[in-house]
Amino acid sequence: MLGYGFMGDAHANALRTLPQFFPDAPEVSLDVLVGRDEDAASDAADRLGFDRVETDWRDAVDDVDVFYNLGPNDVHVEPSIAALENDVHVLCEKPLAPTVADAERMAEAAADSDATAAVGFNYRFVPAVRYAKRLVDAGELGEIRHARFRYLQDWLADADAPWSWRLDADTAGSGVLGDLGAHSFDLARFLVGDVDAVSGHCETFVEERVPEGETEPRPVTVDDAFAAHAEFENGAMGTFEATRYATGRKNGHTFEIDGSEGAVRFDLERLNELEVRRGDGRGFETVLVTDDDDPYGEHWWPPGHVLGWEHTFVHENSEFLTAAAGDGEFAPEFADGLAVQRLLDAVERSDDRREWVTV
Ligand code: SOE
Repeated sequence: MLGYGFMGDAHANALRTLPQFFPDAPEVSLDVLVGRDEDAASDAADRLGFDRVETDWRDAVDDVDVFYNLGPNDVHVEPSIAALENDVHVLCEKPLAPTVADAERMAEAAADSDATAAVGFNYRFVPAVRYAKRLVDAGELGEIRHARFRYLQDWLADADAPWSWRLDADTAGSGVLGDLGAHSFDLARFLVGDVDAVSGHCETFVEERVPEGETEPRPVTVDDAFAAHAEFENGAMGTFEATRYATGRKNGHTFEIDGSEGAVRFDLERLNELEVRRGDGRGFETVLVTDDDDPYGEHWWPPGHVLGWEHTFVHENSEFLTAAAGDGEFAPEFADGLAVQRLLDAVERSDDRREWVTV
């Protein structure tokens, strides 16, 4: 496992939780943690219960059955490809890569490998999102006409907030587009379908920031915020917006989908609920998606004993490890990560040209 920051914690927590609540999922042992800084990696390994530490991914990647690539975006590419070439199963964080060309290489390596290649769009594994998917697939919303996605955070609203790798184009590829917009685009593809064309607008509000513990500013070379219109293949209209400057929003990932027969509305900060407008109803009803026959419901507590953000990783890991053990397919896979990367790129191209572009 390659672990960095709180994504490493989220997956390690999920792997510890799995045997109790998903006893049919294959178990994994935490053999090796990779980190460039040996002391930091050793501390993390002790805290999370890994057997050993390596500072170079080459010393670990063909030594394991399953490889979690949770590092910054620029280290998604080569280690994931090397693992897949050795038929090691990979779960790679989103966005899949810094560029479309890199994502294409990764998707090719996945297609050529016998291993499972998963991309970490964990919001597909929220029970209420799965419930929305069931309604869409069953035709309960009718023909989809509108899809509105927003992902709003506030951690850069303060112009003195420190510089980090997420603000550097060489490391991250893009800014809020790849970090938050990628989640929205993935859910849009999951729930509504593929996008044909976009018109995008990107903005960077603060041009330089000082890294923690340093005195010299570094340039911010990525987008701070974006907005886009989208045309779905099925004729639906989409709007997307994401920012790290939404004062008052912490992790406000919302969507609303309107069809000819009904609508759904979701807010990640109330993730146990889905608002549904059905048939000839006059407005939205709030459905608490925690019943035994709701997605993943039978694995957890009795109805109404709600789940949290961390449970998305438990569901994701259960399905990933089951597929890796040869039982079924996993989605979202690298091909989905590439499709999202093309959308991110299309928004940037559209912003550069100030016109609609095909994806
Ligand atoms: C950024 O703040 C972040 O941690 C993203 O990197 C995650 O993908 C998202 O789930 C929550 O916000």
